[in-house]
Amino acid sequence: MRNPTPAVPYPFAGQQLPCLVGGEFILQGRSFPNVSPVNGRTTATVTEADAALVDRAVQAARAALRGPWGRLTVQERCALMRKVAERIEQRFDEFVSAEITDTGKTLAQASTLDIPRGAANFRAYADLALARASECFEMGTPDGRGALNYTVHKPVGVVAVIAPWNLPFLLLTWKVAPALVCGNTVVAKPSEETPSSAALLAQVMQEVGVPAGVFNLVHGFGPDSTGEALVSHPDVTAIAFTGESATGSAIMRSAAPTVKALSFELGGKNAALIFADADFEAALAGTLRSVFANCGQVCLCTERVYVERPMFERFVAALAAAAQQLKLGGPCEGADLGPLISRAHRDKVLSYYRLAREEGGEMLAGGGVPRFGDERDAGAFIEPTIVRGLPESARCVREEIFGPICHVAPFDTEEQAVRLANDTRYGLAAAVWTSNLQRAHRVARAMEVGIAWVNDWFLRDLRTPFGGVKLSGIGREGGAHSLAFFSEPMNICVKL
Ligand code: NAD
Ligand code: 6OD
Repeated sequence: MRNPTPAVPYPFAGQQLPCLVGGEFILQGRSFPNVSPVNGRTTATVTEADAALVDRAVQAARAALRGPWGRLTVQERCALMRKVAERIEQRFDEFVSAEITDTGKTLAQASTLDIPRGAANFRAYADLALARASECFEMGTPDGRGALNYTVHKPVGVVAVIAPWNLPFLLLTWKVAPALVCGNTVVAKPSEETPSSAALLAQVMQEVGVPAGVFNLVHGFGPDSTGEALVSHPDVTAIAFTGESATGSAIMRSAAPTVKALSFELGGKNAALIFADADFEAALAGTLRSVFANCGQVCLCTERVYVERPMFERFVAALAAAAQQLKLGGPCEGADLGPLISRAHRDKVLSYYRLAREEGGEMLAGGGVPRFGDERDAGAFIEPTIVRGLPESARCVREEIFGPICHVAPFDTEEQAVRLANDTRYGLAAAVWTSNLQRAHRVARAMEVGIAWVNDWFLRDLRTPFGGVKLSGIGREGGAHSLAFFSEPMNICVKL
């Protein structure tokens, strides 16, 4: 991990961000503003790809499958992806600057998580693709000579990668890297809120010599715009999507007529279970992080905190006090939390703050909008908030809010804790805090989620399966799971 470095100026200041189609940067048609959530100012404009430009991107991606890219060995593709990682690191400060300008997130987080993970994603999948083995089954035949069956892995074709705004570069590269090492071509659409790090990635792809059409970038919105045109395009073979569960449903409908392969990483309403035997300080620091990281805008963030009754009052008082100490501010101000992504998202989160009060909740910290007395008042800042006293049926306990808020409630038995944690339509992540090893495993295993952490949160090994159950997703990515999704296995049977 690199230490935070001072930001260089935003690389696209005052410019229009282009799309990248077939190796050509394209500025055409409609554009939309890129707005800073720190102060509401427009930082750049962005080319919106219409259906015709999306079609050109998909056709360029199809053609590239048959071009030089399709003839590269896996070693050659992986070498190129390592160059992408190196170039991201060479342009590290520009990537950090792009990411913090679009999101307002802290310089510290962008420098230690978002951008390093982008580079790491390319290296990790290059390693994994090179190490991938093929199955081989030796079989007997009536003539006694036998046969060998072995698997070859082919690309699936043109992959649409659709990413959200919360960890823009981390999540886009998390799908682009495995798609490319497996030999596919990609049409990527970042969120309309966060186009800049993807625009830099397009430059990097060109700089390191990725052949034209292999990586295409289209900017724009979702419904009735770029996203919908992409996911309904008949020549797109597979869709790797991260975003809201409701958007996943809409994409499924668009993809259904041409029966595309889907990998979905969707929303969460994640629980933390804190047992009375947990290391108090570790559980407190870990829960503070799991609730408020990235201003609560991580799909893995905890929105429901359940604490065993003997520790409940002490833990909740300490959590509320710590939340009140969190410093809000712009990316380079040494703050703990930046703003939410936009005013529109803040309106949504604030509507849940109001609802929490209406539903009978007591605000232990936050609950409103901070006042700075400067241009940040035109941004999308919101107070970190802790609520107690809501019934489990409350909408604030059941619906994903995706902001810096959690509800805290006590539990009395392990069985009750497990039941409460699993009583949700989502199933992404859980955190279990206890010093009892047997209980740690038993409770973690009982969680109906794709990922459970014991005594930590968001500790990532990129070889492990990542994804969710129920409304939180379809399939798994990570390690061999990503390679499987982005490859078409084919059996060759050789009669000996
Ligand atoms: P979103 O679903 O609104 O948008 C995600 C992307 O989908 C954007 O690029 C958007 O333009 C595009 N899109 C929207 N409608 C579309 C349509 N009909 N067709 C094609 N594309 C469309 O999500 P968001 O608000 O950007 O991100 C926040 C959500 O993402 C939260 O629900 C969060 O939990 C979830 N998320 C999940 C994970 C995970 O790994 N499970 C990771 C990050 C975020
Ligand atoms: O760490 C990852 O690989 C990953 N996909 C994280 C997702 C975070 C959600 O906001």
